[in-house]
Amino acid sequence: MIQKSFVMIKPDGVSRRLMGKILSRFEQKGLQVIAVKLMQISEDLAKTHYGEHEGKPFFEDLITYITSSPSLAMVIKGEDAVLTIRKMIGATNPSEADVGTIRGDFAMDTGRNIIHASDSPESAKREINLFFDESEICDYSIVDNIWIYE
Ligand code: IDP
Ligand code: MG
Repeated sequence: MIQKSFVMIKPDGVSRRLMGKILSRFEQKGLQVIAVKLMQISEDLAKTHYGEHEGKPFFEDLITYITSSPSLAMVIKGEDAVLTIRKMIGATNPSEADVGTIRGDFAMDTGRNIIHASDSPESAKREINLFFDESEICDYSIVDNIWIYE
């Protein structure tokens, strides 16, 4: 099923100039980037986005990290995009993330794991609505789709 996922290169990924390399991986895979926004996330937005983690020991540090400097928010579309992108980013703890995944290849620490991606179609819907207005999401067809999907 064609899905949309919310993906965000976190402040460390942006500041370490990894945006291009990370975007390339999604493009090379055959996924379609349909919205991007470089933005410094407010405390309110960060707390809503990560609401499920409120009260956990790392929550305050997570909010400080995510709001510290700009992040690149994106919407990415493709067949089974949610699960495919979760596989591409790797485990939450970069030391447990497989080599070849984004966290496995570019990160060292759970508290600096450079990227976020929605964990279910429901989270994707919620997160896309939180970060993007409908008018900011582009609808376009890519000409090589016939070589990506049967
Ligand atoms: P996910 O990003 O792989 O979905 P979650 O468990 O949803 O992982 O946690 C959200 C984010 O909170 C992580 O990506 C990471 O930035 C941060 N985080 C989670 N657990 C810890 C921890 O034990 N220490 C520090 N930061 C953590
Ligand atoms: Mg999560």
